[in-house]
Amino acid sequence: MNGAEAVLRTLAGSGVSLCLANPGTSEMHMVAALDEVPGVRPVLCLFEGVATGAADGYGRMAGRPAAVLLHLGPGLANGLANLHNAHRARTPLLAIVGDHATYHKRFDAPLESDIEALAGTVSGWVRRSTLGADAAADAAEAVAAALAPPGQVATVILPSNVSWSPGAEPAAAVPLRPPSPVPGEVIAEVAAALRGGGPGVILLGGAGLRRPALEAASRVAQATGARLLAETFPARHERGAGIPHVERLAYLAEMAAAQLDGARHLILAGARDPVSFFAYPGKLSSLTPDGCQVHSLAGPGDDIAGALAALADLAAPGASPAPRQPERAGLPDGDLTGQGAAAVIGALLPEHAIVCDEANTSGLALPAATAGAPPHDWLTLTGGAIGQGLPLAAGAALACPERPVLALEADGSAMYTISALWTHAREQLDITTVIFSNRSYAILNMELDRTGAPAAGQSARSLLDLSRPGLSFTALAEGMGVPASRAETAPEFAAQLARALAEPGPHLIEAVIPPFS
Ligand SMILES: Cc1ncc(C[n+]2csc(CCOP(=O)(O)OP(=O)(O)O)c2C)c(N)n1
Ligand SMILES: [Mg+2]
Repeated sequence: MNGAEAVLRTLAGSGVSLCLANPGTSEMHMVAALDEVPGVRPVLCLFEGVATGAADGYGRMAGRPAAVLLHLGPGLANGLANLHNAHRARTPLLAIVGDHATYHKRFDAPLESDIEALAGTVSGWVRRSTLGADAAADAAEAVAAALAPPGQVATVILPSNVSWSPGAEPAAAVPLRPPSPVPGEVIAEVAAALRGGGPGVILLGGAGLRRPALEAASRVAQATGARLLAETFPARHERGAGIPHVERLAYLAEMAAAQLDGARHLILAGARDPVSFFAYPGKLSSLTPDGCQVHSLAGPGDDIAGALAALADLAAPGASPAPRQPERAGLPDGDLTGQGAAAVIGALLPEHAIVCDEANTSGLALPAATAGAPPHDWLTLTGGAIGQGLPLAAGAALACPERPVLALEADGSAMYTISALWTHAREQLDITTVIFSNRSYAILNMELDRTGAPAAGQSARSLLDLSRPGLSFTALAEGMGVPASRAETAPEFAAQLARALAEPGPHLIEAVIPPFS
């Protein structure tokens, strides 16, 4: 058995069953080994940023890593922005980067590059395999590293001669480390602060936004009067009817400051202390209110749900969680706007949907419009690197083929990784993509004013305008095998969304709306 097959058999034995790939010559033995190891499903992506974003979506929903197979430094670099988002999401993800044969590197062939430097910016763990006989053990350790709580990007660099060396054997799966328990003193200290110390806010993040943690946090809120907030860009937020509702901390610093205003105690449960997304002249970077004491109940790698349950038992022994009541908006009429589209989505969102939200400014009304819809998962742009939504949806659908996936996608962001639609079609993934076609980098028009940049003229505005020429997303989708339609009124959008959700397989709806509507 060669190194590549031993690596692949090791991955299959360690619970890795998906390989998202955009391979090259140095990965050919890994590609060939996929025929020998039927337990690992190969999925082709036409751009590395699609493969890495899909691996992120898969890891968030499956709770175990997909492998993503990349071609040397340039292939890794093409995938880096969505690896950054995965890194910020703390997604378990295994990047396998093929490299030149060990003896070939000193010849400085054209694709020679500093893979370690690129990998280091997004990976919590990096290893270069140097011997065919060790590659399988490296792979087993990489899977365990990817799954080290709460999850991270682990990168294995695999030289081609390590892959093709004979005499390798699969390695056994490496035992996993559970999340760290939170000491009783920490829980007692937080309980005391919440009981007697003035208004409290519990800021939830990571696994703190999954149902068991939300129910425990809700009990604490009921008993102590503490307010619950979610981090601004959660990796995976379970919400909807029957689940305690938690509003997200706003993106705009002044709105976030208003949400946190008056808090004397800020309890962090899987979230970091809040900071402004960007700096603005004359504005503060930290959003923690003056005089507010910050308590770290549970870090991302801790047993967040366990800590919240222990806190609830101590501070809220008799309290029950407050589930969100079911509520559906009626279907709106008239020309389509962002608000109207949100109302339609709230009215039609299917039970157990997975929503991949990169709607940006067109999605401002979505959280309120969907809060009382049947239970669903909401996945967001964790690292602010746009071009994530369509790949993320592919990965979520590959992880959960029985669940409907809704990709809510702004037009500018969609174009970065539009070729994800081809993977949606090829794998016949049950994804409904809504493109919010506002023909603009709308948020940057707002930021141009907010940053205090000098009054913008034609040149500046032209860099934020997508109307010349207008993009036809129906043509783009159909060109890649995804059936598509275009909606300009709310009833058209409702009819098209209902049909797309009812039919299996991928669909795309181009929702034409004015910016900030
Ligand atoms: C990788 C990356 N490149 C550039 C940016 C800067 N950026 C932030 S928002 C944005 C435009 C967003 O436009 P669109 O997706 O159409 O959303 P809209 O603002 O219109 O709602 C850009 C270019 C970014 N965040 N990430
Ligand atoms: Mg736009």
